[in-house]
Amino acid sequence: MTDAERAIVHVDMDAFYASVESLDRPELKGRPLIVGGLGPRGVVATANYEARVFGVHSAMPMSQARRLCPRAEYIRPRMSRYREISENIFFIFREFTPLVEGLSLDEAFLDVSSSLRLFGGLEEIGKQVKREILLQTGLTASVGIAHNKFLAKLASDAQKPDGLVYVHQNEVSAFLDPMPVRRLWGIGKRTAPKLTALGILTIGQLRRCDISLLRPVLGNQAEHFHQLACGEDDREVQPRRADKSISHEVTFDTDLSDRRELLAELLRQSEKVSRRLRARKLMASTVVVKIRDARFHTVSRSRSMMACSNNTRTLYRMARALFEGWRDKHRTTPVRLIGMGVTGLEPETSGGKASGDHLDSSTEKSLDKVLDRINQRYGDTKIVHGLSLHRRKEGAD
Ligand code: TTP
Ligand code: MG
Repeated sequence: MTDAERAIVHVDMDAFYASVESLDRPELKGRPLIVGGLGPRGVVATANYEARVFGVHSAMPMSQARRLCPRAEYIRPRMSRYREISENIFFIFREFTPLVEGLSLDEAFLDVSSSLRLFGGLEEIGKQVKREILLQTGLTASVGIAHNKFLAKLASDAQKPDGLVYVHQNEVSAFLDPMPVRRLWGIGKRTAPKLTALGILTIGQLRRCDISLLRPVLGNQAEHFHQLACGEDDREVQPRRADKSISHEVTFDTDLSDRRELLAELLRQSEKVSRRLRARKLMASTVVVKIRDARFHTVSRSRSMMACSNNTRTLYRMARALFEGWRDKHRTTPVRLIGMGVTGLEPETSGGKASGDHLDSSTEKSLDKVLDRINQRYGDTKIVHGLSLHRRKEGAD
């Protein structure tokens, strides 16, 4: 596929760590928040927009931030919480396309070239991604849309926070030309002054400049930067690992409200998911449950576990808790689709969080093994955990 045919969406959460903090502590809403190391050598990880007004920004020494904005609330980062929300967001991205390239916890490229018709067009996808993120996490994201990665990334940054910018093909130079050359990836503190010396301050000036004049400063990169200045970039979106998640879901023929039946379905899915994990010698750190109601409103809830696991009951218990959390507020809502999945996959043998032993009792693990062996011999799901018999088979997944 050529550069001009691609449809790329770049999503970047707004003041990510700080927004999560005010989400979890609503009493902080509207106040300047600064998240970062609180020790003597601490630096700012991020500041919310209320604190940025005072000049506080990422990577600034905390002592300087305290001078600029003494009234702010200072918060130590809670990485596992940010990771949890990040997994939720990436789950949403993959609802739109499998081609998701994560750049950090709060940022990703989506190649949606093949999803346009399904979701009603490019701008519509951008809006839906934002809407889903807000609905499911309570956080805002900024979205950039263009036909390549470079432009999409600049576009998501152009109207932060809560922005949506679509750079159409015929708007590229109007969009890029006024920007300072520093916005080109790879032009940093050292190169920018050399360009300034040539009288090149903006991307437009660089674009109009003859390449032979750029060579003494940019060397063999001159052509590359000239192309970027023209808004050309043919790098593909590269999903990092094929299977970062495993999931099953089912759409019921008729909507279901019976709690026991829904739980039975969740258990059946937990069995399938955990069996696939065990077959691939993987464990998961996070469980996700997805529910779509009769009015087509979809939510996904996720939670990270204390330790990784691939044990059926452990994953099911987590899924059940997530489901019950939803059901508490939706007692009579009929369910159209239910699904469960896992993310945060790690090899069974690795260290880190992969020490599910204190969660998964040895009896449960041996039971899993026995069931796996029987099912392997006799094909798919001949023997299952008892409760899932409450609902045997409706729809395939
Ligand atoms: P960014 O997306 O760069 O920043 P942000 O989400 O806080 O704000 P915005 O996108 O609205 O401009 O980074 C995402 C998170 O990564 C950020 O919340 C905190 C962390 N981070 C650091 O820990 N150190 C850094 O220097 C930067 C830039 C980010
Ligand atoms: Mg961000």
